[in-house]
Parts: sequence; structure tokens; C-alpha cells
Amino acid sequence: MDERTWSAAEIATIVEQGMFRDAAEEEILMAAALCIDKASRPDLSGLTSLAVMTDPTKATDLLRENGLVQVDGLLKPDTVSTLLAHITKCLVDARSAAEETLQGQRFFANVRQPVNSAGDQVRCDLKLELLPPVVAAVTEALAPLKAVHIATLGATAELFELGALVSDPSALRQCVHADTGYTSEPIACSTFIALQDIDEDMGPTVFIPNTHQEYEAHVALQAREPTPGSYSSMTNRERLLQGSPNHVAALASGDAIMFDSRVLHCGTANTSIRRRVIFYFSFRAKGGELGQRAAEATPTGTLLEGATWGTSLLGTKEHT
Ligand SMILES: O=C(O)CCC(=O)C(=O)O
Repeated sequence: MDERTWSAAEIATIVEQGMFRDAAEEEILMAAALCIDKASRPDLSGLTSLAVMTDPTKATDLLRENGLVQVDGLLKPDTVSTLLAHITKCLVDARSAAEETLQGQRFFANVRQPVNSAGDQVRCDLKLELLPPVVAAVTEALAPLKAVHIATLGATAELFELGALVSDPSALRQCVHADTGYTSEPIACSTFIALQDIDEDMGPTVFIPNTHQEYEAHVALQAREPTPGSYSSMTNRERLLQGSPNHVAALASGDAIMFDSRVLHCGTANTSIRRRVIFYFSFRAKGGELGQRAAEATPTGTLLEGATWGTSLLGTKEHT
């Protein structure tokens, strides 16, 4: 993310736009956080897919410690280009089917900040079926990541989200959020895979490492008023966003970030002239105490009804 300075006029315009105020304010606070003590930042450089395949321990440890781990070259260029072409076609088909049937939720999941300042739909979360290009990509990605999922969520973890996050030029920044609220143990993990190089102006996802384990960070994000009795006028939320190093996931095509659903993150503004497509899947714990918590705390998920393949992590069966 650019360490850009905002003029008073720019800020006033954004603030006038009411619904975008929080996200714009968060961007200012987090841009300032980029300047803070670099020494305190976790090491977030990517591991190669081969390194994770050979020894998943380091990736598992990084995921546990930082709430995210980057894996470079998770998908091969051919897999990426086949999948991107497939998703591009699915998006066109889904848009017209949604218009025809007036049942957008069958094809698209809810997404934060779907429209730009002119009200155009420029960000969406497209649900994907387990068709061959998708199955090939999940299978390739799980070759190194299966062991990391098992170590984090147990061997009975199940697929519950599958889709593509598409952000077109002029998409606005999302508000910082976690996909699930605070729990003491991990209950779900998502993997975001770049289907083209994501430059900083294409709206990369920004993460706040370590917040997956911080109950205070989850509470602070909700705090809009100065803390009672506090000597400073800063809210805990402002302190959190300005005081925490953040990680801008400007990924190369085929690179991925696997993250704990509790870690704070958001999609940023796409100020470029290029579409950004991220393929993603999420697994959640199933069975036992972790599974019970996951069932209570995870959202419905974006898995299409009728997906019959590979919904269990160990059940990487043939496509039926
Ligand atoms: O698009 C992105 O980069 C992140 C999307 C996201 O976190 C969400 O929609 O919940």
C-alpha cells in the first residue's frame, strides 16, 4: 500500500460519503502503521510450495503464530490460466442467470463493499461448482496444504467455502473484519490464491498478523468511542489499527495466503485499470469440541448446494 498523504479536502469528501467513512479512516490509520517499528514485524516472506510439501511443520507453525502463511507458487501457471478462464466464463453466466432468475444469492455470496462510489457493482464473491478446473486447482493446492489443514483443524475438517473474489477497477476498500469472531482455538482457515499478479494498486488483501489470538483486538475493532477514563482521545480501535504492523498481500500469480478465520483483514481499493481475481477455499473443523465450536461460529459458507466431491479434507475422492 502506498504511504500516501490525504488532503483535508479528500478526507472531507470521503467522510461525506457516510458508508465509506469507516473504511477510508481505517486506511489512513493503517497507512500510518506502515511506518512504525519495522523490527517488530513478523517474518511473512513466503515459503515455496515444495518446501511446504517436504516439511509442513514450518507453515503450520507460522499459521499458528502469525495467523497467516504465504505459500509461493502454490498453483502452476497452466492451472492458473485454465482456472481464470473458467471463472471469467462462470462470472458472465452467473450475472445473466442472476438477472434472469432474480436469485443472485444462488450464484453470489454476500460481500463487503460490493459497489463503488457511483453505486456500480464492482466487487463480488462468485460461488463456484466443483467442476474439473476447480477440482484440479483445489487438488494441486491441497498437495502441500493438506497436512497444514490437518495439523490445524483436524483430519475431519470439511470444505465449506469455495469461490472467487473479483474486484474490478474503482472497487472501494472494505472495512477491516475477521471472518469469524474470537475463539480460543482455530476453527476455520481460508486460502486465497492470486490468479494474476496483484500489484499494490489492484486492491490486495491487507492482513493484521497475530490478531487471531487477540481477544482485545476483536473487541477494540468494535470500539467507536474513546475508552472511558482513558487519558488519550484515541479509541482502542484507532490504537489497534495504527499500532499494529499490517501485511499487504501483493502476490504474484499462483501465490497464496492461507489464513486463520479469526485474523483481521480486508480487501483494499482497486485503483488500477485491471480486474483482480482471487480463487479461494475454506475448511472448517468438524467433529469433536473444535468442530462443535466451528459449527456454532462459522457462517453458512459459500459452498454450492449439491457439491459432492472432496468436502471432507481426507476425502479427496474422484469428482462425482
Ligand atoms: O477481496 C479481498 O481481498 C478480501 C475479501 C474479504 O475478506 C471478504 O469479502 O470478506
